[in-house]
Amino acid sequence: MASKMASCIFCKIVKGEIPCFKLFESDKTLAFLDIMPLSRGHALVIPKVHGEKLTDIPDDHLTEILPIAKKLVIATGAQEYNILQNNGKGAHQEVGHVHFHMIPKPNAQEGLGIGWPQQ
Ligand code: IU
Repeated sequence: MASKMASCIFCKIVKGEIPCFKLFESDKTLAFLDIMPLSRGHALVIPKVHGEKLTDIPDDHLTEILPIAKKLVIATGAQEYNILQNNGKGAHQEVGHVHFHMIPKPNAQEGLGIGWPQQ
């Protein structure tokens, strides 16, 4: 586990070793803009603790995630959006640190107004 954490790109983002556009941070959770957004506003919400799959993360590190994703949706003003979380290569997981995507639909872009950062 220690070696996986050392090479984990999202652990480096959590530690501030790699920059990100931060949207929210608490002691357990970080939210930031996706570096290759599928639509404007595409954000990731992650537990700070390292775990590859949802089942690797203790419950008390998951409880904030959906409320934060909900706040981000509200901040974008998007009426249509996806919240998704991939587990395993066959399920399209590219980064081996649990993350939840919040993806406003492209036809909801007019909702991304004042206060939402440019990507
Ligand atoms: P996936 O669910 O593991 O397929 O999604 C990984 C996401 O992480 C993907 O949308 C990438 O654009 C995003 N990402 C990022 O935001 N910053 C990074 O440094 C890396 C990937 I590597």
